[in-house]
Amino acid sequence: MARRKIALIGGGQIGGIAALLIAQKELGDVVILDIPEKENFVKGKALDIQEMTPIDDSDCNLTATSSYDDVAGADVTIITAGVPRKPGMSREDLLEVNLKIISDVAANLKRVAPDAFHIVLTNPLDSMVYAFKKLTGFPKQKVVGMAGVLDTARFRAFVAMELGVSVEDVAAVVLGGHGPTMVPLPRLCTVGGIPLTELLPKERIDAIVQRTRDAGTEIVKLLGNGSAYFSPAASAVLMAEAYLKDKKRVVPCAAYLEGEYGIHGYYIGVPVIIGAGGVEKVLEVQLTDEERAMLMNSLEAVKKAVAETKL
Ligand code: A3D
Repeated sequence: MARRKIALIGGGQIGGIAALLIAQKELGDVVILDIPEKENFVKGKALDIQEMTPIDDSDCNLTATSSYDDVAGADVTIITAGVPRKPGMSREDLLEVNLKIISDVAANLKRVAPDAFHIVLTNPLDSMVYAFKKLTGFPKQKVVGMAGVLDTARFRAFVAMELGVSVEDVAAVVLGGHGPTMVPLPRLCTVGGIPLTELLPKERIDAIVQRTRDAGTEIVKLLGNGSAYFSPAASAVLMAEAYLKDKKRVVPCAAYLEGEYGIHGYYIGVPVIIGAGGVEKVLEVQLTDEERAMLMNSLEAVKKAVAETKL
């Protein structure tokens, strides 16, 4: 079988790490697309990783471009084109500038990659993935937002750090929009099959929930210029791999809801199955009244950002 083709739309911090991870996992050939002013910069990144492949024993061709014609025939796109946060900024502060960029990306991908599985990361995530879907008209199964995989990984990492256990044994779900209103669900978190609520007192769990909500901002403050990129790149690559290998992974993602959780016509974080069909199914979890209220509060924040897109 010919190698699959993965297009990274935006070759900045996340795009570069995603290229590295895709090469190491031999998921397919990589094309990095960026704006003309950055073409040489992304060509340099692609070549650097290409020259690493013999060390890793991985067969993968990496190229970089500013022409969408080179993206034609992509199986997957990972869209990070846009501007990241600086200290003191909310994700919503990026809406105006990133909406223009997403509109440009959508118009081009509609032309060259109508059949790909599109994974959007550009912030503010829930409204940018909404805009991408509206502007392209692509089916909801083929347009998904990456947020929940990362938010869940952060929650799992903090639980593992707190208990001194393997991250492998911590399973968790985080729902809602990608921002301070997200809804980690400690009730459903298990550690080697044991409910987290039996292992930690409520105040420690509450502290982990809060740190998860603030995790992106914590990193923005520490980095001083830009936002997290290793963990977001790994999260997007996990989703790409689930699609390319038809793994049927169960992960939270920003999915387009048409009645699930009582939500109509918005993208928001919910558990889904990702396989060869893209977002094959949204899994509905019975929520407590309190959890449901938090999800609806998060939806209000998403709706506000979506309204600003005027789409
Ligand atoms: P950065 O390193 O600035 O890379 C963005 C790249 O996009 C740059 O190389 C730009 O030149 C490029 N770009 C700008 N406009 C265009 C365009 N029209 N077409 C193609 N490429 C373009 O940022 P980053 O990689 O750190 O972050 C990228 C985005 O992801 C930002 O919007 C972040 O806020 C977002 N992000 C999301 C998460 C989530 O969990 C959802 C996490 C971290 C970052």
